[in-house]
Amino acid sequence: MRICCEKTLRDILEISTSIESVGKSFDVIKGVAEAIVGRGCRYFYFTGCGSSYYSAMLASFPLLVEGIDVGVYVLPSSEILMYYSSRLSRECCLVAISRSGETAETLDVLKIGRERGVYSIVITISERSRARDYVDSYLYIDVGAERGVVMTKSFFSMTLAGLMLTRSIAGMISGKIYDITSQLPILKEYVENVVNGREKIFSLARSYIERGVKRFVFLGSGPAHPIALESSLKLKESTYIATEALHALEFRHGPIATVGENQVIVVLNQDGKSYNYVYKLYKELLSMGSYVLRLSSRDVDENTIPIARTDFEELNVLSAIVPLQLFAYGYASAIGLDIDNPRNLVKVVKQY
Ligand code: F1P
Repeated sequence: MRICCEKTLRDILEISTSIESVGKSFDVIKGVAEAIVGRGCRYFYFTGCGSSYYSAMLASFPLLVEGIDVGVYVLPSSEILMYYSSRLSRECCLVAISRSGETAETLDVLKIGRERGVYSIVITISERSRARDYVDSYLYIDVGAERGVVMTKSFFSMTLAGLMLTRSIAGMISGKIYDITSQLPILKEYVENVVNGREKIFSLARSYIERGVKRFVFLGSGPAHPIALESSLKLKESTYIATEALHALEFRHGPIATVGENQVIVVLNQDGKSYNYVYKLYKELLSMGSYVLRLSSRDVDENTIPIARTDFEELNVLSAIVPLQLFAYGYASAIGLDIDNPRNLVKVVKQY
């Protein structure tokens, strides 16, 4: 049998051990948070490209929702370069996420940030990269190299590190205690269970292929929106089929016209402020006869893949990316594509 997709699957299988590695970096992460708070940044810019942009989006969530009196902006590195670099100043803290630390747009944002006096951090799994020359803090997360081209273990690890950073910052500024490290064993146990039960997810992917489904819509609210974007991208870049991601309740404002097409609507329905609103939408979509795949830790039914249940909504939605990465892998493998070498994709974009 062809050994297909060995690299990407091995990366996903290492996510549970990477959680421990990130946890061991907590003191370093806390030290970076102290430096940032000591700097007194009034504006935070979170940035990255592709999956790393979505990682930055989720990492910024705690600063957006915990009532911290700072401006928070999340933008792809290319957009900052083309439209917003004049806003960078000594009052700004620039948090870049980059697996390679070599992506052209992200490096150029860091260079401009340095010239304009920002306080900059990069979160990366690469021990050495050119980003090191342009940042005040180089937050290296030692989870081992990522073998595949599409981001899986790196997305999970860098996002988790980013959340530990922003939860620390939010706690230091607000005086509240956010003990995110105490929740890591729950996250690890969940990921291990999902990975051990991956055949069920592969079988689900095959069932959709047998029904001829080649359209997927991913819906998520709050911290689930970046995960909807990332899982949509993962499936798209691994299988080349049509996928899109929306804020959950936005689906009613136009895209609901697609109900009736041969598609699957993936609903991220984590416990939190959006739960009841999204659950109501889920039930409506079922009543309209849609194929719906739900990810949640509550009201688990035959259409639901369980997700982790921790004290932090953002960790719960981060856990959902693991079954969805396995789903993308399973779908790609079942249609004979090599997720280890996706068409037209490069591991590092070196020009723009
Ligand atoms: C960013 C990125 C990846 C994508 C592909 C191309 O890389 O867009 O998200 O999977 O590898 O590059 P990086 O800045 O995180 O290294």
